[in-house]
Amino acid sequence: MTLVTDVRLRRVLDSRGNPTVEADVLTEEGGFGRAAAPSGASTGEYEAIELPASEAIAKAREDAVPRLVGEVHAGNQREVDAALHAADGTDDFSSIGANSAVAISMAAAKAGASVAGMPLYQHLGGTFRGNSFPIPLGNVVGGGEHAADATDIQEFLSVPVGAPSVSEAIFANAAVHQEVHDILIDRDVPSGKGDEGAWAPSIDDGEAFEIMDEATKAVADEVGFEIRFGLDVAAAEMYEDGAYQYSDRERSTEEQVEYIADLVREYDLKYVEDPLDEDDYEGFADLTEQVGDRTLVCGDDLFVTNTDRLGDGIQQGAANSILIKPNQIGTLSDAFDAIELAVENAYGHVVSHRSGETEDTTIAHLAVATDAPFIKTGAVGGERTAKLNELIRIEDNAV
Ligand code: 2PG
Ligand code: MG
Repeated sequence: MTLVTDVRLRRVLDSRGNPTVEADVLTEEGGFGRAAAPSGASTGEYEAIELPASEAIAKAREDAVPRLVGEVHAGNQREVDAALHAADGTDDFSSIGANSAVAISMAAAKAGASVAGMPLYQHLGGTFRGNSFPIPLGNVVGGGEHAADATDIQEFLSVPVGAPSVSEAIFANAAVHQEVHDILIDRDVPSGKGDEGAWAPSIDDGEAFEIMDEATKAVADEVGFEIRFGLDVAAAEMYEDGAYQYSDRERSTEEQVEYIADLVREYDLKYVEDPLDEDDYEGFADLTEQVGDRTLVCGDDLFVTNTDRLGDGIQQGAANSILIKPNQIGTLSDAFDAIELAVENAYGHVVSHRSGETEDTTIAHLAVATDAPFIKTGAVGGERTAKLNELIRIEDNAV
């Protein structure tokens, strides 16, 4: 019933203005799904390989499309994703490109959902549970690889832990984003925005902590529920010559663990992503031992949505949660495997956007489908609000 009848691939713009891969999957019974690959800037060394969009499209047309059209059913995600792996033949999608693979994989899921006449999250096996929804982590100020001349830490994230609904959580993050801007104006600090729409002022990390503390408390008072904050340190980007290179000083691994643990305690941080280098399982384990009972220590570049790397982390007690980015691993089935392994081992999972995004809303559905405790998809900006507004529609039962 959902036999694939056509796969069309094209280059479209991502939010940075770079070309990315968009896929249309058509099936018997008039099924149709469209999805586009996102793209990272602070990419992990162990991610599946993104090829230049034109090359990924040419290779996928040659090797993957013939294995899909007339061969697999879009409603059978495992079958689609196995065909993508078979067409590629490597373990990192370096032949057809993880960008082609993930766009086709997600478009097939949407085509399957369209034939079944259900929202994507339901087709992916989920239900919206009302009182247990993914809490949005809203990037409101930052720098790192996402903006020049701003903070060393890549992302300062608003975490509306007490929000009674998805929509109130989302509006709270937008309010924190505005509050941060007001505080910056009061302090006479001009600011543009980084790749994900977060403010990217030329301030040091210490000042960003003060501003986040003030902004989240002010908005929490207004809305009447608890708002904490968290970080994506993206520490692999600052790890060089055996130490963490901050603008004002360097920190050894021990100093980095202590610094982050102190920050968690001082600011009651709810979330800390990639606090250490992507090869440092031991450092992650140390930090998790110290503060893992009070905060989420999350592996992004550390785990790259990869079950082998997550398995190593679980064994060593490194982190207590995993970031899930389908394009890091190349297919939805692989992302599901990583989520399953995480859940089985009581690791939380955080479904995430990339810094380069499109209007695609698949990750909103993935987060709901897998009952993710968190979703990280920005706070403002069209490619970010596409996902946030989709969550609002899902909550309103309007997709
Ligand atoms: C991250 C992401 C998304 P990028 O590091 O978590 O915020 O950034 O897509 O640049 O890797
Ligand atoms: Mg990250």
